This record gives sequence, C-alpha cells and structure tokens, in this order.
Amino acid sequence: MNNRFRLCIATFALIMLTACSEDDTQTASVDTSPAGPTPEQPARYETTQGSADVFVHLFEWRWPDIAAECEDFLGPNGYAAVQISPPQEHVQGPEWWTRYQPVSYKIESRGGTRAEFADMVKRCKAAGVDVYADALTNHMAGLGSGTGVAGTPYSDYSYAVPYEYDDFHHCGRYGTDTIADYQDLWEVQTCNLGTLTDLDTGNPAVQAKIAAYLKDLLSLGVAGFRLDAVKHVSHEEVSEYLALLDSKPFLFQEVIDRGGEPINGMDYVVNGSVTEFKYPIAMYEAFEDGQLGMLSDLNTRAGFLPADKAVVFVDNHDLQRGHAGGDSTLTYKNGERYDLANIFMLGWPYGYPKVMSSYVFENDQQGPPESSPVKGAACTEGWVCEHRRPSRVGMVAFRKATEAAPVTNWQAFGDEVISFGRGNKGHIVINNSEETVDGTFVTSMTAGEYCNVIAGGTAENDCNGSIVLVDDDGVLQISLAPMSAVAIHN
Ligand code: AAO
Repeated sequence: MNNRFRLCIATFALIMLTACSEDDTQTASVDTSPAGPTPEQPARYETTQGSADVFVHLFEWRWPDIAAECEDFLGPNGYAAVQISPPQEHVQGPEWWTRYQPVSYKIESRGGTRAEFADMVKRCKAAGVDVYADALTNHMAGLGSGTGVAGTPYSDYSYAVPYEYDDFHHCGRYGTDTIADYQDLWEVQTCNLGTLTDLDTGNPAVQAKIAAYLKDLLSLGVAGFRLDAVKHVSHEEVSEYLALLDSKPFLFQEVIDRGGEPINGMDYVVNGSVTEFKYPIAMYEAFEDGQLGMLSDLNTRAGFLPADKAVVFVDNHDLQRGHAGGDSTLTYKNGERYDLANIFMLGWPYGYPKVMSSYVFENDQQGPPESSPVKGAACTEGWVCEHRRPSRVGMVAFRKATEAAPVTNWQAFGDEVISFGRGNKGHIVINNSEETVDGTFVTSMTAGEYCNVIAGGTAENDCNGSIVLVDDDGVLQISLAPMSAVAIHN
C-alpha cells in the first residue's frame, strides 16, 4: 500500500471513506431474502444465507484420535461436525489415496477397526459433533488384484460385497475404458475414473448394496456423508439409491464444476448440498492476486450454487496437492494469506464452510504420519492442525454469533483492505497487504469495548486478543499490522 492511500484512510475516515476508495469502494449486494427450511433440509440449514455452523475435515486422522479431538477440542470450540476419511476396507499401501480404492464394505481401514469407528461416532455425538463419512459410491478399486487392509482378496471387477463383472460399467472406449473427454456426459458417467472400476449405479442390485453400506454407517450413528466422485454417477441414480435409506442424512456431493462442462453442480442440488469448487478459486484470486474488493458479490455470482446448498472451502485434500485443478489454491503452505482467506470464509454468510486440517507433506503421494496428531495440549510435528489455530476458533464463534445477519457497511480500500459488518452483531476488517493500515472503519455495532477474536479467546470469556473500541458513532479506530485482521462480535 502506498503512503497516499494510508493517509487517505487515516485523514478522511468516516465521512470520506467512500470518496477515498474511488471506484474500489463497493456496496454489498447480498441476497437476504428469506427462504425458510423445507422439511427435507437438515436443521443445520435453517439460515437463509448459508449455515451458521462450521465443520472440519480431519484428513487421515485415525478414529481414536478423532474421538479424543471431538471431546477435547471440536465440541468445546463449537465445530458442528467432522468429515472423516473413507472408512471402508481399501487397497494396501502407504499413500493417502489408497483410502479411495474400496475392496469391500467392511468398516476396517487405516483409520481403525469397526469397534473404534463405532466408539468414535458415539463419543463425537456425545460431544455435540456430527460425523460425516466419506462414502465411495461411484467405484471400487483400480484394476488389479491383491488383498485389502482387512485381509479380503479382490481381483479385476470382483469384490467381496459381492460385486462381479456385470455389476460394473464397461464403456468400451479407448481400449482402456478410462474417461478422456469431460465434455461427454455419457463417458464421464459410464467410463472409469482412471482405472477405478466404475459401478453400474443404474442397476437396482448395485443400488441396494450401496444403500446397505450407507445404512450400516447410519446404524453406527453417522450423521451425514460426503458422496465422493458423484459427478460420475447421474444425479437421478444418486436419488434412487438414497431413496432406499430409512432416513435423510446430511449430504454433500463432490461435483467438481468450474463451468464449461455438461455436468453442473446445480443438477445435484435435488439430493442435498454440493461442493462449490469455484469458491477456492475466488479465495485464491482475492488473497493471492490481491483482489479483495471483488468479494462483495460472492452470493450473487453467476454459476455459484445457492448459499444454502453450497459447501465451501479454501482448499481440500485434492486441491492442496495440486490434484483436480488445484494449481490456483491457497494452502497452509501460503502462510498468513491462507489464514486471512479462512477468516473471510468464516465471516462471510455464504455456504456451509469446511475448515481443512492437514498433515505436512513434501509430495502429493505421501501418506499421513504414524504418530497421533495431538500430544498433551499441542499438535505434534507432522500435523498442521489448522483447525486449532486461534483465528479459526475465534471465527467459528463469530459465525455463530452473527447467524442470519446480512452483510452491512461493506467497504473496500484499494485491492488489499476490506471492512464489512454483519448488522449490529459483528464486524471484520482484513488487511491483506504488506503494510500497516491505520484507519477508522464504519460499523453498525453498539459503542463499547470488544475483543478481537482473531487472536483467540472469546468475547464472553478471556480475551486473548487485543481490546478494540467502537465509539458512539459506531466507528472502529484501529491499527492493523501487515497481513492481519480484526473481528469483533457481541
Ligand atoms: C490413483 C491414480 C489413478 C489410478 C487410480 C487407480 O492417480 O491414475 O487410475 O489410482 O489405481 C484419489 C486420487 C487419485 C487416485 C484415487 C484412487 O486423487 O489420484 O487415483 O484417489 O486411489 C476427478 C473427479 C473427482 C476426483 C478427482 C481427483 O471428478 O471426483 O478427479 N476427486 C475424488 C477424491 C479424490 C479421489 C477420488 C475422487 C477417487 O476427492 O481424492 O482420488 O475416489 C477435471 C474434471 C474433474 C476431475 C479432474 C481430474 O477437472 O472436471 O471432475 O476430477 O479433471 O483431474 C480445471 C478444470 C477442472 C478440471 C481441472 C483438472 O481446473 O476447471 O474442471 O482443471 O483438469
């Protein structure tokens, strides 16, 4: 930021803020129209602009470690749910992606045994944390034969569910049956993703076996599912196997839709929530390319899913490894910019946000560390534990405190500084620049002292952050360090 800009903020704050920003200042045009929950919607979706809740993906954490984390950290800090790695038996090997190659529907995996799984779900539930299982319904393992991690033998198109040759698609293209053309809907949903053997998901016998697997997980107390790779299953077939369940679990469907392909995320909204893969790109463009001012129209962007159907994230386990088009993704390796993007995601009322919790990796194949992620009160080396960072914890509380409040007082100063409120419930200022910003920012907050929850702590209890002051005119006067943020709430 140049000196002229800083001077502008400091000198002409309040009345002149709009004038300072010239064409950079924008007015939030967030759709706040009421849309009450339908009977099919799980309770978590009662807000009109997205969810007040936040969930976390404890990627590759083992079941006993997740159980302890639910009790010790996730529950007490208000995380609504945890996404776990696929729980079914998989091919052997140390790489993380072995979990995505099912060889049977036995609940035994690198995550732990069936008994450990049941114990985890029970303990998380008791701590107020739902468990979302990553469910693989599109395919079984890649071509080849061997023995799974629970000792079950398998070979090409033959698995212990049982599934045999006729339970799979055989698209007959390219000599390999591997998807090559994402412009061809039939091919995407009938050929193999890589060499992953593609289930004939239109076949009632296959649908019954998928439903039995999901029911088994539900019987153990699972509250919801991430449906992996459902772009490769027609949304009608997903509806058909879901209709065989006795209940309506929370669902979010992994459909990679960045536009330009015949299969759209919107097609799947009939079944439940859907991943919004344009969102991580928006976060990258804003925070890495320095275009924060463009974020005000997020809720009305063309092609974005409706707020109450979108699951949003800054990165996920594929994107952070450069897979699935992850070149333009912020991850824990991007330091403060990544944290600022997460602060924005948790503060802005769009979608159901998912916080990523990673392990340290050097290459895109590397599996998780052998050690448990948490020892005593801290995360061990090798696990990043982004979900425990004070700014995540503070913003989980912010999201709850600002539930259903629309965006107000949107202000953008240049490309790197934004300020917005959530009515009189909360306010955020983000400085994505390398310079200190001294400024005054207009809020709709009642006058008084507030805790900056970005540094952790809570407004109600001990405030670990700095105390900031909103004056009688609702103006917040603060000095923001480079690459930092302030968030306050009632
Ligand atoms: C491994 C090997 C395979 C081998 C297989 C079997 O890599 O070569 O055939 O084993 O031996 C994970 C790993 C895979 C691994 C698999 C099984 O990532 O590498 O395969 O486990 O062990 C597609 C799917 C999407 C999928 C994504 C990775 O649509 O569902 O590929 N994600 C999920 C999981 C993922 C998992 C699986 C599915 C499988 O999250 O962890 O795989 O269970 C386009 C399409 C996307 C497509 C990507 C693939 O994306 O649109 O649908 O995703 O291509 O790269 C731009 C475009 C964007 C485009 C992107 C990339 O951004 O806008 O549309 O570029 O080109």
